[in-house]
Amino acid sequence: MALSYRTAGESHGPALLALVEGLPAALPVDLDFINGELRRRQGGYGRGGRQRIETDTARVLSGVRLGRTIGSPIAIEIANRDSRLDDLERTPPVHRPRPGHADLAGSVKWLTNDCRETLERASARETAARVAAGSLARCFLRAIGIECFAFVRAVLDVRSDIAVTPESWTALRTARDASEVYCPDADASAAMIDRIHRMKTEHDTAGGLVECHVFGCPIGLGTCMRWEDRLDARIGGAVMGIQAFKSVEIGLGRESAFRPGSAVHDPIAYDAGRQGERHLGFVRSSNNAGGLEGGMTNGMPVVVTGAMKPIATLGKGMPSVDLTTKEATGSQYERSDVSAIAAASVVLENVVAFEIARAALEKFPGDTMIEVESAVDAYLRMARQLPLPRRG
Ligand code: EPS
Repeated sequence: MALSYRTAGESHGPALLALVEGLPAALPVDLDFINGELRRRQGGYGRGGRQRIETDTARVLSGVRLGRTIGSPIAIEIANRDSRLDDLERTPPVHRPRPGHADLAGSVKWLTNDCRETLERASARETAARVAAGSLARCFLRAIGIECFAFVRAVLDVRSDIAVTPESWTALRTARDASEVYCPDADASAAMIDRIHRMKTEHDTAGGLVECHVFGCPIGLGTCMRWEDRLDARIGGAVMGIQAFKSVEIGLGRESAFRPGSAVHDPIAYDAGRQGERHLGFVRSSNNAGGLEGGMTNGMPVVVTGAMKPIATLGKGMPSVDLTTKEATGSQYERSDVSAIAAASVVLENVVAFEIARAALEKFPGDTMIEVESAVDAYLRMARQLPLPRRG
């Protein structure tokens, strides 16, 4: 069965839900890791009051027995403490749509003047469920030697030029986790915090760039056979599905359009000394492709960058129209974040991970982890022996 997930839940409903299907049986589920990711998603400099109310925790309702998967659908519940969807006094109607939010389009689409009916589901609070599903998928990825690392690359005009490599990323993860804005570059981190603070004093908001690196993918995850199954297409769709993301790039991304081929494509070499159990010996002196060629992993780290726009709820408001009177007015302000860019890096890390896990299970299917692990071993063994006598 293909790996998939769905989410349900409103920002101020009783709970958020994730339903994950297709994970093999006998996978150890690291609940502490999942809850750690949920905690990280709640944090970061620039978050608003909601995160002081919530303590996002995953409650596994099905599919896991004695800490291991049993092959059935896995339902995860994250309770909302600030649950007040039907409480009319504390949730008055919203009829002054915020530019940049789903308010206007959703209210017209669902034929109502109350933007709340749309904003409750459009809210980025739903990303808690996506992080739960993604971090569950990461328990699977870890079991087959694949790790993900994401961080904040830029906030407004502050950009870190730190390089991430398979050798440096674990140290960078420690530095990232010590940064209030989830940027492993200490100088850039301080400047980012400064910019977000300035936005706060100006009752404005800030977005930025978040970047994810995936290490340990064998060559050949994904496919070029169907356009919708290309791994870059799937990653692109998953990342653009994160609330407030306006662009996604793989590797060099958009910059590839402005350089000649010789300054874009990553030269291929073979180094027998690098050959090991997982490494096939093919080496690349650069990774502008971001680890994906022809919709398939090429053995280099997968590198994905997403651009998040600033939060649409501005303290100082934006020009808008009252949906009831049609008169000009300022957009509605509700408690919100000045910047959720740090949280966005956690969401990116986990949604990218889910797509990698989906592709890995397509290449290495199995009802149980033992079958999946032997499929990985068998494939790598054959790939090391290329050319195979019976294949040519
Ligand atoms: C979020 C919870 C929300 C917002 C934010 C994300 O909580 P509330 O609306 O109750 O303050 O902080 O959502 C938005 C920025 C948005 O535009 O909807 C969360 O848990 O991530």
